[in-house]
Amino acid sequence: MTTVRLYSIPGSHPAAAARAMLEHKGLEYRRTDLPPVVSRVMMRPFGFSGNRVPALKIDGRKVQGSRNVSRELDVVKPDPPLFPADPERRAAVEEAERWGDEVFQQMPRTISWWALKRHKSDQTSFLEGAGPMSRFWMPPRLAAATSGPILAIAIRLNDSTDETVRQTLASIGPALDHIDGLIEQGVLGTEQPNAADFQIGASMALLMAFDDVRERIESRPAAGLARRLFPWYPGKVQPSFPPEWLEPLRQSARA
Ligand SMILES: N[C@@H](CCC(=O)N[C@@H](CS)C(=O)NCC(=O)O)C(=O)O
Repeated sequence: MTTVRLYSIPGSHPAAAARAMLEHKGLEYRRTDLPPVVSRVMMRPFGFSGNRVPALKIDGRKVQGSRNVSRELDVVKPDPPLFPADPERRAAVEEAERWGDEVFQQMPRTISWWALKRHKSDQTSFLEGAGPMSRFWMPPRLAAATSGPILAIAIRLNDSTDETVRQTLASIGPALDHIDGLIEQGVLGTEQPNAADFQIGASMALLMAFDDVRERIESRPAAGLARRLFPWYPGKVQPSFPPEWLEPLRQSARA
């Protein structure tokens, strides 16, 4: 029997994508939840060469990165497939997955740290069901209250400055237009979810944890991906962003 361990961070969207793909394949796994930022120095002692999650150990083999995970899972358990057999359709899914990873994935990450710094206690909503190591074995509220140093480093690592967050919020509308277009073309959102659905749906699910973002995007077809594939996604953060920063999002939702 295949033995799988997933290394994750609570609220991490690529790690949630890996989790959802494992569950979609019906593969049993155990999960190790790590604290954000500190996870970077923990991955090597756990035997990985890179410092990010998601990371998997499958029968002792190490796989890191959400796009490596999707490919590895199709080798380990080909059915149900995460990539279409038809070469043209596969290329479209691979391109959507690449865009989801290289372009879209950073958007929710950038805005998250900015909002969580302002509403530290809302971090507890991401800790529901997470392993105790991810909060340094502290009760969730204490972990959130003492998270200042982690937040400061995360903000620096992700360049979550006022200017970057404002620009990121402005770029979410066009990104959702792109996703809705992919749904219309049948690259995403078909009956059989593919690797790009999981990659992009996880980023949508994290975006929807932010109350003032969610209310502006929840009627978009893109939001349906998150609701369908990630009904368990944790996190709820109270309205955080200045209304004028959200204006482009409102305009794009109306367009
Ligand atoms: N594009 C990579 C990104 C992985 C990544 O950056 N993961 C984040 C969590 S969302 C991480 O490990 N962050 C460590 C930290 O700095 O806290 C993937 O999809 O695998």
